[in-house]
Amino acid sequence: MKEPQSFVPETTTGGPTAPSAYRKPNGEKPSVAGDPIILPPGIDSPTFKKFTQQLADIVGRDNVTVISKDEELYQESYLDPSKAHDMFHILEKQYFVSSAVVAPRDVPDVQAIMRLCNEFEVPVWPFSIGRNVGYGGAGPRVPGSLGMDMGRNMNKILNVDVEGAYALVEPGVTFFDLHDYLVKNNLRDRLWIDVPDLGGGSVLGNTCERGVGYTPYGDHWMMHCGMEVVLPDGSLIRTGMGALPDPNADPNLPPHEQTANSCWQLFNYGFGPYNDGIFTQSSLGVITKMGIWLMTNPGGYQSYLITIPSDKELHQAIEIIRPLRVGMVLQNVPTLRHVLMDAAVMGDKTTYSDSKKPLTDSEIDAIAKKLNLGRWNFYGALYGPEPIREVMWQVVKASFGNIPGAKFYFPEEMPDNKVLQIRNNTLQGIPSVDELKWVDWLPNGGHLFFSPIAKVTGDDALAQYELTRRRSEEFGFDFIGTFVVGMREMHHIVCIVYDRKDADSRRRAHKLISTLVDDAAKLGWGEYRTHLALMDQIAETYNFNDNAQMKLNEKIKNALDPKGILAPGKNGIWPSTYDKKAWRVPI
Ligand code: FAD
Ligand code: EUG
Repeated sequence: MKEPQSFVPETTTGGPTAPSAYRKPNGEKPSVAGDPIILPPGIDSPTFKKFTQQLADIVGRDNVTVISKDEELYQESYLDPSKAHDMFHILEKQYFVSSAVVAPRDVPDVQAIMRLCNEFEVPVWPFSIGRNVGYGGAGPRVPGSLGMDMGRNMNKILNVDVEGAYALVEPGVTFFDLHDYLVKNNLRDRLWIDVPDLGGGSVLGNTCERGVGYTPYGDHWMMHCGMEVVLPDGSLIRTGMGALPDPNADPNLPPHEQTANSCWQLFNYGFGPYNDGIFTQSSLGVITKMGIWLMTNPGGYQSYLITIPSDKELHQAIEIIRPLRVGMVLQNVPTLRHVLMDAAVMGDKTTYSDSKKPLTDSEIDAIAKKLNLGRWNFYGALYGPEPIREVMWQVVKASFGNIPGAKFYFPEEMPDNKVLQIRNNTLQGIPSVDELKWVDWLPNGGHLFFSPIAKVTGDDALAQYELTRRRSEEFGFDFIGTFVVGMREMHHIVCIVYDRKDADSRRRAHKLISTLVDDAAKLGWGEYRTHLALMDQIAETYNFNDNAQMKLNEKIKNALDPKGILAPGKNGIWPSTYDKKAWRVPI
């Protein structure tokens, strides 16, 4: 059984930002020879040295970094993210930290790394870009794991097929990269991508976590098509139609370089059991290629804002949204945002108030008035040629027009409303990082997402809002949240912003989210995704029929990964080589 290594307490509180993930602050190359901050479980120092030496033999010396002392932990910025720990930590900075980071150059490197990790029984945590902020960043669930930076070298857009309207990408391709590719190749008038609020993440990484964006193609997982995956034992598979070879493929090429048949990115399911889902939010494979459908340029676009004056109209607004969304009059993934979220994009808390406490209703109303916004603000868009947009808009306007005090705006009418200007880009698939600003609501802003799924009803929205706001305030935080409306449900994203240099603030944030998970489960609500520190707790709430689903997941995990080397503990699934109780996160 793997036991946790003793944990080295935090020794520094910050420092200069290193220019890249693979340089010490003084510009020196880090060493592969040293001891890490924390060793992999069950591995002693000489074994670790042997292990990293063999890693360097596989990928080359420049593609292995031992995370020694705190040199790698200076990086705390989304724009220059750490590849070795959770930048927005809620435990001490050095808790969710890798012992070393390896960057494979190609698929055979990934396969060789998996075999080496099996041989040494070292846990390995793959990530594509590591900008999974609010959910654990690049940090591994098991401290001391080997981080596998899939995106550093494997970052090619392998194909953009204009007629088929899809792309095939490697892990390191960001939303910015894919968008830039379309612009540079004059394809933006043919094809659009879908982007989350921040464009610096990986298309593949975000999709395999089942992340969300805001065009009609906002459900990224729904829009993926075909994957190539290295299994824990190092074998390579292609899913869906990719399992059927291309008769014209060059047999002299290694499998990962062979072309696939022409339907790999066109039909998701292939033949037989549909495997793709088991590689999402999972520890069953390392994804090396993924297809993603692109939206054809709809031939016209208009975004809009509808302001909803107070909490009193929230119920009615949601009841209006449901039939419009499921009926596809609302064509994209619209959002109903609390005013403090927009306020935080346009300033920090001190811009609006000297209060150290959660803002009161009257203080929040004053902010809304100042910003010319409602308590709730609905950002949507119309897609298609002018006559289609016009008809849709008449329906939207008539429906929301029933809400007393609702106001309607186009971005052209509100040039100073920064959020509406940002949404105008995001809802047509143009990436940005501007929304990062709300993270600075408090000094040294760190954030955690509490992300329960809700039914699209006024009752559910009100009940989740009441609960999450009351609990946030009880733990000393402002409620900052948004309802992200899918086809038949809402991802209610509550952004818990805390001061990451203040241990008390961190502890309160951690307590808050943990309390909310239990509160929500009691009311029949579950989260769609979570931070490393909450994975066990949330997995335990999905416990129908004596944890039957977890038992299945464990069976599959142990069958595919008998030594338990790939991402142990990911989403609460522990291999039999780990005593899961010993790995509970301290709170
Ligand atoms: P990575 O860190 O690369 O990967 C995330 C995880 O996926 C990894 O930890 C790993 O478990 C798994 N994984 C990644 N690559 C592989 C692989 N090759 N093989 C196997 N497993 C792999 N998220 C949204 O979805 N929608 C939003 O609108 C959104 N808005 C945000 C707004 C703000 C202001 C902030 C701060 C965050 C937001 N996020 C949002 C959360 C987050 O930033 C994104 O989801 C981001 O895309 C995740 O980071 P990444 O793409 O770098 O993923
Ligand atoms: C956001 C949306 C998400 C998520 C994390 C953040 C948006 C933040 C819909 O999914 O998981 C405002």
